[in-house]
Amino acid sequence: MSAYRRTYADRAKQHVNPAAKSLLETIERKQSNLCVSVDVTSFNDFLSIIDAVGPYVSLIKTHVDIIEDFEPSLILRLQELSAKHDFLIFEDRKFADIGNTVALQYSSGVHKIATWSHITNAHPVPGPSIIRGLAAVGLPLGRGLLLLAEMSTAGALARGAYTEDAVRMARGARDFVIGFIAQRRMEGVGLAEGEKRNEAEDFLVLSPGVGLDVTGDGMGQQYRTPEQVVSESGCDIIIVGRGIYGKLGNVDIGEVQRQAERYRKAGWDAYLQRLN
Ligand code: S5P
Repeated sequence: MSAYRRTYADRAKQHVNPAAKSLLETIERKQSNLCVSVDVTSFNDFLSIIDAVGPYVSLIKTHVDIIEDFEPSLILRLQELSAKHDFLIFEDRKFADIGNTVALQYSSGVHKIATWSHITNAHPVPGPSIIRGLAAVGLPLGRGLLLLAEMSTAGALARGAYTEDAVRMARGARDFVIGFIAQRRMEGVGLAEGEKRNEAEDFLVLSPGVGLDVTGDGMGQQYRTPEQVVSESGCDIIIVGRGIYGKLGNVDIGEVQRQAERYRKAGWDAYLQRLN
């Protein structure tokens, strides 16, 4: 059966990659297909937003390289919050280099992403060697990779044949590639004429560009509602950033929590609507 009509709990049983399995189980347990993207530059704002939205999310997405006052203790605090609130961590690193270089960027440097991030992502532009490079580091640690098959921005080049090739690349590495950053479900994409879909394949689709109140940000971002993303386009997880914490200045934690619950409910209702 198409993943589109299956529950997260049912799909969790099918997955062998630990990050994918755990993410699907967490979504079901918390009744949340919401991933909050915490794109803030201060250590304190980062942790206080995560502590506030933690109860409402299954996944927290980070850009750890934008934190101005980064120090390794931030990762320990993030891991404590992940245990306290029961969510997984996704460092949105968007790797895009040759296998050897991405393996070093993933394992080493200041951030040592592979040691703490359950999920990361990569642009498929270098070809399958980028997956091999990242898998050499991430697979032994039980990590999962998402390929950017599409983007949410106006004029994005990731479309058509590029998207189809990205899906074919993922099919060649299903032990490590657990899904896509995309704008729609990818089940039938990249199949040759007459080629049947492998029933064992179940890629997760995580979709950014989600907003309930605005349609853009004046810098190319394009927003759709959770209903459009999950129910109409068949994506599995909504990624929301500024829709939840607004423009930064003084972070109003009560308001951040209200927005997180609002998006959680909208994402979950859209999923229930899709099942029926
Ligand atoms: O196509 C994409 C892929 C990603 S990962 N479009 C995106 O916006 N993203 C990320 O999602 C982006 O880097 C940012 O961290 C988040 C969207 O943030 P928002 O504030 O616009 O919701």
